[in-house]
Amino acid sequence: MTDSASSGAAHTRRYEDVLVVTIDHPPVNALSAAVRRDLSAAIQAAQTDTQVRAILLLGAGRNFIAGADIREFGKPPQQPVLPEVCNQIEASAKPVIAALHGAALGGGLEIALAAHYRVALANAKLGLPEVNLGLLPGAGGTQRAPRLMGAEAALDLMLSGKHLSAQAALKAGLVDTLATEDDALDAGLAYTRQLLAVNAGPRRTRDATAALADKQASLAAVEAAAERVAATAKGLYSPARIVEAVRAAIEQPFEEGLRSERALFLQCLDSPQRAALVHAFFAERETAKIPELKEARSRRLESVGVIGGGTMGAGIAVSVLDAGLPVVMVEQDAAALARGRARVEQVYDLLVKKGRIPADERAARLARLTGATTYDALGEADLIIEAVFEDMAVKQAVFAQLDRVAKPGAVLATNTSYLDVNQIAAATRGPADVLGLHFFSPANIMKLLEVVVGSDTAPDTVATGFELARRLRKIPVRAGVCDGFIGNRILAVHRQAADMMMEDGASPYDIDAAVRAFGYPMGPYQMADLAGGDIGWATRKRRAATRDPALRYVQIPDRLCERGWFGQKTGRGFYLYPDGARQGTPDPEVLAIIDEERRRTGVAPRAFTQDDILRRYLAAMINEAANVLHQGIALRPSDVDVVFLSGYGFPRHRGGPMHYADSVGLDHVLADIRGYAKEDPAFWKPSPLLVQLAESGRGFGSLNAA
Ligand code: 3H9
Repeated sequence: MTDSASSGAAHTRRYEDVLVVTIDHPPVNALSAAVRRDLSAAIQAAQTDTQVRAILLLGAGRNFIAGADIREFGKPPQQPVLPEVCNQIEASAKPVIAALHGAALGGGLEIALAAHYRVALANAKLGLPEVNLGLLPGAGGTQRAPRLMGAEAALDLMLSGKHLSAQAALKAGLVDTLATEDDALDAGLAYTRQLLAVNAGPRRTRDATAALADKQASLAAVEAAAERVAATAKGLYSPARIVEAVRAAIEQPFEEGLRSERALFLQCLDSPQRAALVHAFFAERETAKIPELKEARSRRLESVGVIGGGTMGAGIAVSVLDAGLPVVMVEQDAAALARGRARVEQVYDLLVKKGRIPADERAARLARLTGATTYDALGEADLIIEAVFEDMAVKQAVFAQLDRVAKPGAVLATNTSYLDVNQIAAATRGPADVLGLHFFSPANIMKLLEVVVGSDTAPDTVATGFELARRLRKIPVRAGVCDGFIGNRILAVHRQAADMMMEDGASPYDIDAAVRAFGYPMGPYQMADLAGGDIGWATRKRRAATRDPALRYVQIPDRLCERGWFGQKTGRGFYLYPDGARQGTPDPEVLAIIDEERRRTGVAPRAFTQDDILRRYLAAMINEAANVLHQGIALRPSDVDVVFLSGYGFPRHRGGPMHYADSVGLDHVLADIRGYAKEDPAFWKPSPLLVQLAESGRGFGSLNAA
């Protein structure tokens, strides 16, 4: 090592004849304008420095480079742009080596592909995940990756957005060698010295020909990808453009291919889908920024108790076991406990069958599960999650028992999806220890976890809920206490809007089709059939006594439930499921029941276009979300977006209901609601927050920034 120079976001240091350029821009070395400037200057200076024979690129901290700086998208571009920096690296007259560790993603991998040689550490993960942000790799990635790994593998990498391990990247031809060292500097210097020892010069990816030598096979891969995209990526903007960019890599000379890529990239960059997907990326990272975490840390969290071995309880147990924590499951009697354990085993059997986990891993996870039929077994648990029948008296009885057996400081959680967490906490002597942890079904798969904070919940109890989410790799969203918290409360309202449209003339099949056309995987009535109509029916009965008599109540769903038509599990609901079919077919008898209800209530059916349906459905959702925000049930609009994106199937490329509302314009949404209010002022009451924002020309996004 000789001299040392520092220039901010990327600093250089010479180790004899190797210039080490370290990108040092926490937290993830994203390629901000400052990084690009420093990097470009270092490469340029090295060209004329006679003491430098090779250039080694490294990332400081835990990653090589996580990609372009996502926060710069949508702002005026600053020079030098990333494609130019990549071209400059590739053009270097002295060999450039990239040593990859941690994330080498997006623009980070593109820098590495523009380098002449690549060494990866065992912990490196490589990928071109731009598609998840509505983009394509726009710094030469679509042209260079196919030249190294072939068109088919490159398309798979870019269309899936998946990460490759170092081993897989070596096999795919993306890196040249794997390091045995666990330090990027050591690994990079060792590899550079080997290269210099054999006088290895620049080796440019643009000139690599082997992987695309069979032009016909490469074009066939492009056609196959184009078909796949047309069939599966419906409504998405960037996947088809990724395919076109790879076609250009095959059909056009390198420089022209780069120009095609740039044009396609800029189209994606300008698209509303890019804005929505970037919003979703940051929104998911914002949810963990809550006031409680400023003042408190998680309590001890080494063991978990789960009360109830039903679908939810078993799913929660799997989720906790997957995270490496031991679980004690408590059920009423031995038979119920055996059923609960069998549910957990079934999940793991399926995972083994699908090859997702090896058999010994199944055994290891199940070995962490113990069962009991008395609450005393929960005495050592740090966190106990109740997942019993959704009934206040039942839940209160459980919490009274927990109050007796739980050790001091244990966190007591209810998995209720609607009930008042404060009332449940009142059954204990320590409401500070109680919170809601609302998992979504299937609990071991769904990413969302509503962390419900009661009026007496202690900050470290809340912090423990967030810590559990982190360990379970879930996305926690803080919610206040109200009927249904954030998600189910809003859902109840837009589902009511759908029911009213159904009585007024739209069929459930029309409504589902409109909601699917918007981008949801299924409509509200398919969803109801999947969840089981009895659950919503129980909630409606519970609410009957307190229902506002001024509000219209559509009885069609009750008519189906009275017949025992609870959806898929009973073979019929809004749809028919003959012979256990999972895909429902429209049911003429349901349409007849709807007609009958219209006659009974004196409604003359009218026509609804797909646009009418969507506008009402979304306006109801947005308006109630504004109420939820106004009342402080959700901390910020982007939290509501995350709830709907990760818990309710809201199409990610639309960014969530709040982001979508802003993109439509709140004045338009408010005008719609005021129009609907002329028919039904009791239901369509504009939220005060919506009025305030719309009338001051602001959007929900202005509250995120605050
Ligand atoms: C691209 O490269 C386009 C090019 O092809 C073409 C250009 C012309 N920029 O996730 P974490 C922040 S598109 C800015 O919690 P982890 C993040 O917001 C990009 N900021 O950590 C968070 O901030 P905060 C392609 C970024 O350890 C903090 O870093 N690349 C960026 O769980 C920590 O993040 C990608 O799509 C960024 N690129 O996971 C990769 N990345 O603390 C996106 C992160 O204020 N990133 N931040 O909340 C990731 O997948 C994960 O962040 C990563 C680390 C795996 C790297």
